[in-house]
Amino acid sequence: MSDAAMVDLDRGDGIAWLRLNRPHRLNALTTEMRRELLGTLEAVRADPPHVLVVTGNGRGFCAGQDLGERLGQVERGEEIDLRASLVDTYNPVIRALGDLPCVTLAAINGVAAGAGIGIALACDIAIMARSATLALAFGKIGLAPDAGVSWRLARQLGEARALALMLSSAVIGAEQAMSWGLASQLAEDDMLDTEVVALARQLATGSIDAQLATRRLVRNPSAHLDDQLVREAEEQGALGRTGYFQNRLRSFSAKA
Ligand code: T3D
Repeated sequence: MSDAAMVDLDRGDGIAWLRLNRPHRLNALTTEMRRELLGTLEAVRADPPHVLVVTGNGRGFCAGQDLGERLGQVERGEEIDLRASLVDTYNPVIRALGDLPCVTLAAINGVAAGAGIGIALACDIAIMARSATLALAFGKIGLAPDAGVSWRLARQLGEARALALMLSSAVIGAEQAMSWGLASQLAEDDMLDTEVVALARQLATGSIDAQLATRRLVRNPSAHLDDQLVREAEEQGALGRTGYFQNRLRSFSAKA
């Protein structure tokens, strides 16, 4: 398989699909694939669609780090430097996803394990297929959560529940993920793409400026309400000057 085939990007009508493409390994990430993913995210940043859908080809979303790559290193007697792996590629992927100038939508088509969960949760919105799962696989191989998973789960689920799940390497089903707010929509397996397209089209009619301002306010909230009120006022001040807002006011009054 050529390097270029490990991450696909299809564009059209303001919506781009980024597909992780190592289906025979449930889209587990090798170092080369993470570099390719970073390059693809840079290309998206340079020429952003309105909505980026992130999904996996085949029956998995992303099984996290490719364990075969690490085993190969162990068997060759090479030094394993997981810190460097995270600093050099995983962390930049998570940061890049969270900072793209487009709305990001994870279409979790199958299992997301380890850092695959980090990729899914780095997106603005997650839609899960009914049979998809989030496998907190880190502990099973003697690792702690990375790719932002410890931070996101503790923030979303509370420290006690998140810790219990991570310590027991739990597998979270789609319905449970929905009820805990890790995913915002559940789709029957054969309806996932249809529902993703419907949501992406709806999002693409919105104001990208307002959507990105909303992400900034929600993803990086101020510690104190007073500071957040100031930031909301600043964001709203800028949005009030956009053509999108002013055109919407005109259409609203034309209908009245
Ligand atoms: O290393 C660093 O840089 C540090 C960063 C670490 C971040 C991490 O992500 S750590 C966590 C790594 N991921 C895992 O530990 C998950 C390992 N995989 C699994 O536990 C299971 O495969 C799944 C729960 C994901 C799915 O189970 P199942 O039964 O649906 O599928 P399967 O039969 O286990 O897997 C299908 C194939 O994919 C299989 O290959 P085969 O037998 O058909 O040739 C399996 O070996 C392969 N596969 C699945 N996950 C990985 C993988 N190959 C390499 N790496 C994987 N992570």
